[in-house]
Amino acid sequence: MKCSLAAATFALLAACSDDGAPEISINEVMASNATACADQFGEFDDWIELYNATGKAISLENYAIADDAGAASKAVLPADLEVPAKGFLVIWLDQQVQGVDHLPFKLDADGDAVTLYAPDGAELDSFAWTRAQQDKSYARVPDGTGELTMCGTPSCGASNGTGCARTAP
Ligand SMILES: [Ca+2]
Ligand SMILES: [Ca+2]
Repeated sequence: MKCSLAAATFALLAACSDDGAPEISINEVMASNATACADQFGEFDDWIELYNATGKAISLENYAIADDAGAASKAVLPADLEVPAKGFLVIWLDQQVQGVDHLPFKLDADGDAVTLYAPDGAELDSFAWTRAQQDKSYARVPDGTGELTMCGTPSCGASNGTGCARTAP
């Protein structure tokens, strides 16, 4: 579900926060990570960053992530994953058993997609690309509401800042 300004104005969409941003969005995606951000094991794996636009922490229990829209195999998220209020959560897509924030699939730099589902199965956010460049992410600027465009200054777990907006796609 996307939140339009008009929809937020008329409060038609319960999944929108007060400022019109989706409550949770795919805020940044990195499908070709060589040196940008390492996980807890020092590995430069694929990752996505979720952003919570609301003032309350959101548990990701029974939310799901898949690497294709409508994919049969969704990774259902556990109760102990949450996105802090107005905060960020990085989820590693490394096909490794390294903790609750590591999912059993990877992203394809040469064309893939990632989709976030609500506990009721509704599609909350989705992003597809054809060719991801090494050590560049796709990032929303501003956080949560901007379009996902190529960013030369990845910021895993932090605000995307204004630097991304100046990087040509
Ligand atoms: Ca890893
Ligand atoms: Ca970021």
